[in-house]
Amino acid sequence: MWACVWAAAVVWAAAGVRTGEAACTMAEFPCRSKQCISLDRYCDGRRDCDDNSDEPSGCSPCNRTYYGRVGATYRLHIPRPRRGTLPHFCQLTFIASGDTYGDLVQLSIEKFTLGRFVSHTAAGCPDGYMQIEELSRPLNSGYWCGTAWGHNVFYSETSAITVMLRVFNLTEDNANANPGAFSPQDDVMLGLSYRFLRKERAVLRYGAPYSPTYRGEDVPNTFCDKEFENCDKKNCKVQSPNFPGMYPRNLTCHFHVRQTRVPDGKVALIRVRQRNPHLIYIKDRNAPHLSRERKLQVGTGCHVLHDYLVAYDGNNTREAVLATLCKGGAPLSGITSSGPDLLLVFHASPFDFPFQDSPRRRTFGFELDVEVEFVDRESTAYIREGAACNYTVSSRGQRSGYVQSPVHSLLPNTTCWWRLLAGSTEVVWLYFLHYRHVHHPEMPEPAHCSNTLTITDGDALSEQPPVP
Ligand SMILES: [Ca+2]
Repeated sequence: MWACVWAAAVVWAAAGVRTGEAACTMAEFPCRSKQCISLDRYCDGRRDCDDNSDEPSGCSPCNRTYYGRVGATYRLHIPRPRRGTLPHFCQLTFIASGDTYGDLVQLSIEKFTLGRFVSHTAAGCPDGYMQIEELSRPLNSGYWCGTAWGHNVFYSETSAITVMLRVFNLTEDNANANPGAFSPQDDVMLGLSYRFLRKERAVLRYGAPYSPTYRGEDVPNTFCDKEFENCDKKNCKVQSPNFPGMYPRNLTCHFHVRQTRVPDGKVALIRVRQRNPHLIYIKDRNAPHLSRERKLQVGTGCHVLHDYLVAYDGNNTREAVLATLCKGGAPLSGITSSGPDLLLVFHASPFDFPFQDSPRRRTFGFELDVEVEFVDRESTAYIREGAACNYTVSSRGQRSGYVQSPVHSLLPNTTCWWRLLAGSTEVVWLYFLHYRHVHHPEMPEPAHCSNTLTITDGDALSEQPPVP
């Protein structure tokens, strides 16, 4: 688990000063007095080296590179720039350099107040912003500004990240513009703790050693597109970027799930679901603590200018939209394609303020389980591509059989017809082997109880053909 080595961390941090003959490690700053102190103690306002060489006048924790040991927690406080020093630029690089220096970087934002946040879409951070860039990933220009609330954790996908802070204007803290802003005398712009993690301990992302998670193949030259193939044989999970931490801003990620191996006579359908309500949290424009609305929203409940996930019934965005999801904190009972392709597209707005609704929340973004269901090619369990949901069974062909409703997601206002045609001297008998009305708690009222089954004695179709 991400948090289970927490206790060990504090012990090291308390012992951050070392005196010895050996050279300092890469995680340490060498004092002129031959002591070694952890890098976060450089320019933190406290004297750690006996000769005070860790606090030279005019020093800054900015524009430095930080290394550390697995199991330790380090802290940085970046002060607010002074007037007359604008525009201000501060860059912090964190490198997990393998082995005892870890594979991944964890950043916990403890304090953040940087200008005003005015919009999710355009010019949302007029006074300045924070960006987080990762080594070997394409530049992604999402921005955070305003004031942080709650518990914000970022887990790197790669071994190195750079936090960039840019300040153009110094605004006086205004209680209305920035509710909860730290008091003006608090001159910390960014307070964070950082840790270096071993990849094998990151089980929420990569799965347990006995059941590793398959996170898809990266699509080259994209920030976060993934391809998943043949998930019937793999433990496929569709995860938001940087899961289980906060995801970057300004994203459009395509997750394409495809089944190419299909048994003879079968058709593959792709399903994504999540039974654990804690593993879906797509940030909404509304601060959830204000609205107290934490359930998963579907369709019209999502605002397309903000963060949301869309499921398409096929391999491109011209296909029918099966569902649009946002918010979270509720299980997702299942979205199923009508064929072997399902495309999920995740959007995150370019501007945001670091906000999470609950200090107890430990995961951000989403993780969806992928399942593959095989149905008989000749059955009525799916709608043929390009066809309507109409089926005809005649007693001239087969005198008995079964009909089945489609097992995939149906678009709203879909009507399926099954015409059971017997000869003029025959009657039709129906037995219900299985009847289940699936409850979709995430669907808005009244959709989750508006599905009906009507049985008509006579050929309703010949009298009143359905509208195609
Ligand atoms: Ca110091």
